Amino acid sequence: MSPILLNSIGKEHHDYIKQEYVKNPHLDSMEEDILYHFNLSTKTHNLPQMFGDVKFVCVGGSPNRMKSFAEFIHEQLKLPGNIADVRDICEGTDRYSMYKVGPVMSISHGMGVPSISIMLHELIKLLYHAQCSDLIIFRIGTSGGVGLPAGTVVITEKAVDSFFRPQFDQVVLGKMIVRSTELDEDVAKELLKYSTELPDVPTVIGDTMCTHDFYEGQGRLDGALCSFSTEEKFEYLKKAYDKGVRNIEMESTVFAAMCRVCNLKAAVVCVTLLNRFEGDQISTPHDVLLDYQQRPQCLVAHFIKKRLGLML
Ligand code: R2B
Ligand code: URA
Repeated sequence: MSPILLNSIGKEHHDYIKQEYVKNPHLDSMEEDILYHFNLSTKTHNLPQMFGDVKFVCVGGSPNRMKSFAEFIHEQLKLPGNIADVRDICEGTDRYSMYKVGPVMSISHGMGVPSISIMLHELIKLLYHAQCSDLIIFRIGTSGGVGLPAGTVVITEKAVDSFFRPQFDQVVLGKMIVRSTELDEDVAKELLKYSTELPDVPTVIGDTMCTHDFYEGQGRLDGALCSFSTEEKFEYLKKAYDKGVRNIEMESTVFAAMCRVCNLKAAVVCVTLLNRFEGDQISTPHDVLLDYQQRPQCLVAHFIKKRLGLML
């Protein structure tokens, strides 16, 4: 029998140590854990009661998109109650937005590695304090396509850095720590299989390059500054394509690395907004972009419904 432990709010619990989502021995000695950017704390909120039944976590850049995703899931899972009651759990802070609908959480992470990494530290601690188990976490987002038509959904096989390496480098105490960015292979394959059931969601699997900048860092010629020629841009994109890169975004490596260290099954599903071999500016009409952005949501919602046995 598993040991009986007391959790942070003093409730009896049998397998608090089973799901080791956190990798930090210092947390054990803290009386309270304040999740500052969520405006939540282990002393002021009953996290197991609020989040203990969560099975799927979806993160994405924009607060509005993550709100619509929560509303979409509410409708798709035919959950009881009114969609208007889907409230931002983090409304006490404007850093991130967080929604919970049934077993699904939807959280925004902002743009870029530092923003998503702060959010993930607090999210992973939240899931640990809430004693969640058997979770799958998805990043649903947008990206620039490499040799793919706009509107294609890319399921990430490997998240790679700007040198096409499957790793995330983090400076800690002045030293570089290198972490692997491998994602869950089975979840990726399952997503690809379900995508074939969605004719309006053209989907491929491929590597995703994560950069620390949208302009020069992604080889764009249209930033406020540019240090390379058009030929050099295409040479780099061609090299990326030949290495297996099919899209470019700004969070996948740290997302993959942190989830992997913390034993969370993770997948990245991003739609391409343009084909970078055809241009740099995102000139697609707004309504078409909105349609594209719903595609990763449709695929992940379909996956969740399948997993919950709501579809044959
Ligand atoms: C995709 O889109 C954003 C930049 O426009 C960034 O957060 C990303 O990864
Ligand atoms: N997001 C990115 O990071 N790059 C693109 O080209 C489009 C969206």
